[in-house]
Amino acid sequence: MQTERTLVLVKPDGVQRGLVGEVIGRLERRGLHLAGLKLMRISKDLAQRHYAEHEGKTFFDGLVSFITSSPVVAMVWEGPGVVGMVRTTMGVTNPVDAAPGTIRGDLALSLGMNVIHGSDSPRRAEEEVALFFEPGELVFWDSTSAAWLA
Ligand code: DAT
Ligand code: MG
Repeated sequence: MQTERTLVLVKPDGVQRGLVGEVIGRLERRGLHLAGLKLMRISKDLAQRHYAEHEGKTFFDGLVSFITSSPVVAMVWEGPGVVGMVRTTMGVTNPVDAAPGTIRGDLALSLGMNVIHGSDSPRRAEEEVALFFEPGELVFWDSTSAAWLA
């Protein structure tokens, strides 16, 4: 399977609840590789572009205001099939329905405050990584040896 990259955000609720290490640890233990990481405050403009697919929906304004309300941790994770693997590790959107063992199923109860974002398709992942990171902020792993490339 081809190596992919995906954008993951620990949302404001996750950062404020001290769940950054928990989320990173789960993805690391899964065997995925961290290719970029930063703590940042999302601007309104970036939030609107990131969530453009939801523009016009009733919850759009609340979503933008929540994601810009306090810092998030933005990450890029890399690995074969990483986009789908992060989605299944996250659990479904509404934590009430998310399976135990998933991040949302174990750590959240609220539909809005559901701890984590992960890109939902390889195409969207490429776009979202480019929205949040400059190419120079990302590193490349050697997929055969699980070590940093020199
Ligand atoms: P996901 O985050 O699982 O990709 P999504 O892209 O459909 O889900 O929605 C983005 C976020 O918006 C989601 O994490 C929580 C919020 N959201 C989705 N549907 C909602 C709804 N019906 N009411 C309130 N917030 C909602
Ligand atoms: Mg989504």
